[in-house]
Amino acid sequence: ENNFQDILIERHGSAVLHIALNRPDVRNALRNHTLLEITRVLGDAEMDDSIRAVVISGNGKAFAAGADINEMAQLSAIDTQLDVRPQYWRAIAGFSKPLLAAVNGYALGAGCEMLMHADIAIAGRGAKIGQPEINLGTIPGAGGTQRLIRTVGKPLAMKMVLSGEFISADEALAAGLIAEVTEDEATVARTLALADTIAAKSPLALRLAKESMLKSYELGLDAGLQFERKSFSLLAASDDRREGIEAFKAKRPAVFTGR
Ligand code: CO8
Repeated sequence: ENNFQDILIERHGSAVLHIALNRPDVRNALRNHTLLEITRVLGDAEMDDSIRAVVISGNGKAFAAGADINEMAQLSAIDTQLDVRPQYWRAIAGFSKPLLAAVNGYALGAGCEMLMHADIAIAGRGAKIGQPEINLGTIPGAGGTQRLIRTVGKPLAMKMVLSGEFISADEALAAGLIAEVTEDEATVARTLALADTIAAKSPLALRLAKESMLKSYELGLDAGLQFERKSFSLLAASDDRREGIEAFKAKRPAVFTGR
């Protein structure tokens, strides 16, 4: 399974795929090839009905310390504009199944942006999260000026992007950037356990729930509510909804098929 240079992939149980960034020497800096590998794995996971949730993690010292500065520094303005990189980010953002991030250590620059591409991030107490691109004389390039402000609001987003200062896991939790703080040793296990919980739900309901929630970034309230209503109505036709209701009445766990 592991024909990758920059990542390790592992099945956790039957339904969760774990992607571990694996360039510890450069604090998991996300070069283009790393994003290509992640995109390939997510593309395969998209088609594989047995995979119901994906967890992405780094290692002890870093989730990811940003884009690969050495790689980026080579690119001219035109190279940068023509770069394939935004397509990788778009593919990651378009992944239809639940994507969870287990964040220990540094989540900086593109690492913070990767965290924000996850649907749910859980961070260890010692995590340091930031957008330090300003220190390099540049700005975030993978949604950091857009997603961060939508997620944490203007005051903190401006502080982080304009000063480059890092925030702690507790601050990130208070700001709504992450969903939980754990002990550092427990981050990956807790995130995998939450992924297990999610993976047992109806895949179709998960997909429509994620899609509807992400639409809230794009649509006004009325259009968003209409989108939600159509998804909600569609689910009334699903085997999984019938199964969920039957299982509830029979006081047994539901077994969802994704139909
Ligand atoms: N890219 C490439 N290499 C990196 C990166 C990175 N983002 N981060 C760390 N490394 C390398 C270091 O150069 C060092 O290499 P070497 O061992 O050869 O000296 C190795 O990883 C270990 O790093 P440190 O010794 O610094 O390890 P520490 O644990 O003491 O510190 C830090 C870790 C705080 C993460 C520190 O390495 C750091 O500040 N890294 C850079 C963080 C950063 O600025 N990230 C934003 C990147 S920019 C981005 O994401 C998008 C815009 C890119 C535009 C670039 C234009 C030039």
